[in-house]
Amino acid sequence: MKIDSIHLYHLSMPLVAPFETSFGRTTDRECILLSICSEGLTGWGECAMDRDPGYSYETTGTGWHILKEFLIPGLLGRDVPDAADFQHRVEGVRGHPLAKAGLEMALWDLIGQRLGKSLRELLGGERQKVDVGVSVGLQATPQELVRRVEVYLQAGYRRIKIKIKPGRDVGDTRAVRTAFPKVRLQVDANSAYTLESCQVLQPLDELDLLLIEQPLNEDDIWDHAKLQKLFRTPICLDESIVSPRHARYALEMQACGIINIKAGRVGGLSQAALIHDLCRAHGIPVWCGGMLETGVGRASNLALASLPGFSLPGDISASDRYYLEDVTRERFKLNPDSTIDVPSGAGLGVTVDPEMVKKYSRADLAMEPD
Ligand code: OSB
Ligand code: MG
Repeated sequence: MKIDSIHLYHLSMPLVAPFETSFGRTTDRECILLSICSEGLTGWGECAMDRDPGYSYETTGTGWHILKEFLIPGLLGRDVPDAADFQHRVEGVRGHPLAKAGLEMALWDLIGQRLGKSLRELLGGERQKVDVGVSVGLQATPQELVRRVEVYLQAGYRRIKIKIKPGRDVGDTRAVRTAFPKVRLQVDANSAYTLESCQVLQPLDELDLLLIEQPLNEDDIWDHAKLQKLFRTPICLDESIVSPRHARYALEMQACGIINIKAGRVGGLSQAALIHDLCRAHGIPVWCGGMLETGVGRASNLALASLPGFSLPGDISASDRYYLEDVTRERFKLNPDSTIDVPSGAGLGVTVDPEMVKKYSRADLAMEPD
C-alpha cells in the first residue's frame, strides 16, 4: 500500500474522573491520534503516550518529534505492504515503541479495510467478546476506594484492579478484600518499589490476589525474578516488557508468572502478537493492558484481546468509564457478563468523528511526500 499522506493530531481529552497512579494524576488524557491515507482509504491509529514521562519515557512531545522528523519521512510515498515491512522500515529508530505502534495500528486498519476483514480476523483472534475488568486509581482514602469499587461492581465489572503506592498498599488492598471477599482482585504498583522497600508488600500474599503488577523498575527484570521467589502470588510484568526479546528474558529468568501485553508499549500489534505466541508456548497467561485509550485504541485492544492466549480479563473498560465524548462514533458498552464485544467491521471497525477530533485537538500536522 502506497502511503500518500499522514495526519497527526495532538489530543487532550477530559476524563470523567481524575485517574491517579503511583506516578501521578491525570485529569485530561493526552495522546497522538493519526491517520494514514493510502490509495483512497484512511486508516487510524493511536499513540498512547501521555503528556508526562511517568509511565514511560515517551510523551506526546517526544512522540510528535519522532513521528515528524524520523518515522513519517521514512514512510511517505513508499509502498508498505504489511506490519513486517513496517517494522523493518522503522528498525533504524531506536526505542519509541508507543510512537511506532500508532503508525502500525493505522496500517492494520488500512489492510483490514482493503481486504474487508476485521482486525480480529487479521490477527487470528478467536473470540467475539472478551472478558474485561476495570482499573481503579488511587483514591483519597481506603473508604473512598471501597465505594468506587462498589460502583464498578454494580456496573457489572467482575474483575477489579487497584493502584497501589508506598503508604497506600496493604491497607487499601485489605480494605477492598474485606469488603468484597470473593471479587477477582489484582494490584498495580507502576514501578513504585525497590527490592528492599517491597518487603512491606508481603501481606498481599495472603489476600488471594490474581497478580501483583510491576512492583519494581521498568529496567529491572532481574530483581523481579528475585521478588517472584518470595511471593506465591504471580508477579505480572507491564512496564518491563518492551519487546518480544524482553518477554523471553522474563520467562527465562522466571521473573513473572503473567504478562500484561500492551501493543503500544511493545512497538505495535505485530510485536504484541509475537509475545502472545511466546507466552502461549510457555503456558504463561497474558492479558491486555490499557492506557486510557480513545475509541480508536480501545478497538485495537479488543481485537488483540480476542487472541486465544489472553486468558485473564483485560483493562479494557466501557467508553463511559473514561470519556463523556469520544473521537469514535461507536461507544463500547459492558455486557452483563463483564465482557465487551470485539468490533467486527473491516479494519479497526470504528468510524472517527472529524468534529470530535477537531474539538479535542491542540495541534495538528499534515505530512505529504515533498
Ligand atoms: O499501568 O496499566 C497501567 C493507565 C495508563 C497508564 C498505565 C496503566 C494504566 C491503567 C489503566 O492501569 C488501564 C485502562 O483502563 O486503560
Ligand atoms: Mg500497569
